[in-house]
Amino acid sequence: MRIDILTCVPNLLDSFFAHSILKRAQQGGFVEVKIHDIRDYSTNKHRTIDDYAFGGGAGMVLQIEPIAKCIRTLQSERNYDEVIYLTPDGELMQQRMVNQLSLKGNLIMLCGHYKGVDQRVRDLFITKEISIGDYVLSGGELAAAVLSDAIIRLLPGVLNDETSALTDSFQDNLLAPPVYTRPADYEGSKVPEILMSGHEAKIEEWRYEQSLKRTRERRPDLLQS
Ligand code: 6GU
Repeated sequence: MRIDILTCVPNLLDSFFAHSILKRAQQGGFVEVKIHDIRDYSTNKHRTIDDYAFGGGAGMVLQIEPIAKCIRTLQSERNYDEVIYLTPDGELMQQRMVNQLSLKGNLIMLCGHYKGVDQRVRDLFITKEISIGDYVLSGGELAAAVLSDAIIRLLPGVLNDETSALTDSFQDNLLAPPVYTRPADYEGSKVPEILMSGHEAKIEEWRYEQSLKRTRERRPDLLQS
C-alpha cells in the first residue's frame, strides 16, 4: 500500500510516521507513506497557498491551484483508489470503513486547514470525505494520522500476532474483554481464576461474556446495529 498525505504542516506528520509500528511497517515494506508540502506546489514566488474567502468572512481558504497541481502530479505517476479529504463534515470514521480502506492499494489524503479548502477541490478531486469524530481540530493532520494508523495496523504482516487485529474492540461490534498478566495476586487484587484454569473453551466463553457485559454497560449503541 502507498499513502500520500498532502498538508501545509509537513513537520507535524513527519515525526508521527517515524516511530513505533508505523516505522516498522514502512521499513518492512508493508506500506510507503509520503508527506507532501502543499507549499511546494504554490504557483507564485511568495509560496502562498491560501487567500481570503469570496463573499467575506473570517479565515483563509486553501486555494485550488497548488492542491490540484500536487494531486495531478501524483495521479500521473500511479492510479489512486481514493482521494480522501479529512474534514469535520465528512463521513464519520468507523472500523468498517477502515477495514475497507485497508484493502486498497494507493490512497491520497488531503488535510484541511484554516477555514477549509476551496469547494472546487472537493467537487473535482475528492472521492471520499472523512471525519474522525464530532469535535473540531485545528487541522486535518491529526485526523490523517489517526486514519493512517488504523489502516496500516491492519495490513497483513504489520502486527506481530496476525490474529490480534481481529480481536480488537469494534471488529465484531463488541468491546474487548479485560486482560491480565503477572502477578496473579497484586496486594490482594486477584486475576480471575478461570484465566489460570487452562480450560480454553471456558476461557473463550468467559471472554465473550465479559465483552458483552462491557459493551452493554459502556456502548449499548453498538449492540443495536
Ligand atoms: Cl478530519 N478535521 C478537523 N479539522 N477536525 C476534525 C476532523 C477532521 N474530524 C473531526 N474533527
